[in-house]
Amino acid sequence: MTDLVGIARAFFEKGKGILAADESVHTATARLASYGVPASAEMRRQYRDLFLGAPDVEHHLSGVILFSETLLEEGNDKKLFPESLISRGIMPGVKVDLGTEPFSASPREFITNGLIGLPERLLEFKKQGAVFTKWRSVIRIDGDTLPSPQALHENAKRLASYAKEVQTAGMVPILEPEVLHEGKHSRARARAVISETLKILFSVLDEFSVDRASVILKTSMVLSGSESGKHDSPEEVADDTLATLMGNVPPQVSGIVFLSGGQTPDESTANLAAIARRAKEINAPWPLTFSYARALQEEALSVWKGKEENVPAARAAFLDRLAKVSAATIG
Ligand code: 5MM
Repeated sequence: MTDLVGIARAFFEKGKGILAADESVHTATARLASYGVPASAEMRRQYRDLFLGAPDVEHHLSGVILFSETLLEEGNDKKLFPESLISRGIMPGVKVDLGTEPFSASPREFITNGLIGLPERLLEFKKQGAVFTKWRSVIRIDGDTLPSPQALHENAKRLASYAKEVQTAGMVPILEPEVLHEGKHSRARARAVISETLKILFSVLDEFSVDRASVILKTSMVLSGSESGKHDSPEEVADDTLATLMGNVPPQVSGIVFLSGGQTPDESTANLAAIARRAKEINAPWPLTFSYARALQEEALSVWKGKEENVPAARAAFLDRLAKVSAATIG
């Protein structure tokens, strides 16, 4: 039987974390367009190769979350991406949700799809080399009105159902209930919403008999809304984030990874370092690390601009940020 707890724990080797490279076609197209790169399947493959083919990433990465099409593609080294990652000791995983749509009971909120046919897709992904998976829910804050309890419960049920299927298929599930940074809310409001989201999630996971010891939680940090006009200090972020996690995440969970959520690369690095320091001070029961997409990619993409001659400089920018984020996990 697969040692899921062992796999889950292996993501948290000292100084290592996860690169989220699982942008769907829609998101990847928009991301590339914002850097002036035209959209095509080949440009998306080159975009993946920019990061996955960078030398020495194995010093800082324990895993990479891929989009399904990347599992079947080759890097410039002519190796399938999952095979190339595994040969460098990096675990390949895959995003298995099929994205969000407006929630019928509350149309200004989102619900994540992808449970239909999931067991069959998981078998395929496993054959293609994935050892772990990810599912993302999106929780929107709007004043005191959103999120609605219905959206929190429905998203939690789908995350739990996903996690159960993934464990049954012999893979590790990452659960990402992303509470959006976008909005005018205060940090106190973000803390209350993330607490409620996690409380509901872990209670529903128990109802679905999900094994807590082989799940990884991917969470937002507790931050004031991006349009609140307030800039939190790393210490404020760390205190509120740890207090929220300590109050709502069972100690058996194998580990917690953070998304960057639209913070700048420097903010996401400084906040992670403060969180790691605080976790050490209070002897937090789970290991913590990063699972960033935008904060790890942004600087490299602005150098690359889709041009082959810029690849070495873009990879150097990526490695520089990766080394900083990796050092931040040590506190
Ligand atoms: C990379 O973006 C991931 C997939 O997004 P779409 O479904 O919109 O294509 C996303 O799940 C990502 O893993 C997390 O949101 C974390 O990314 P950031 O940029 O917040 O670190």
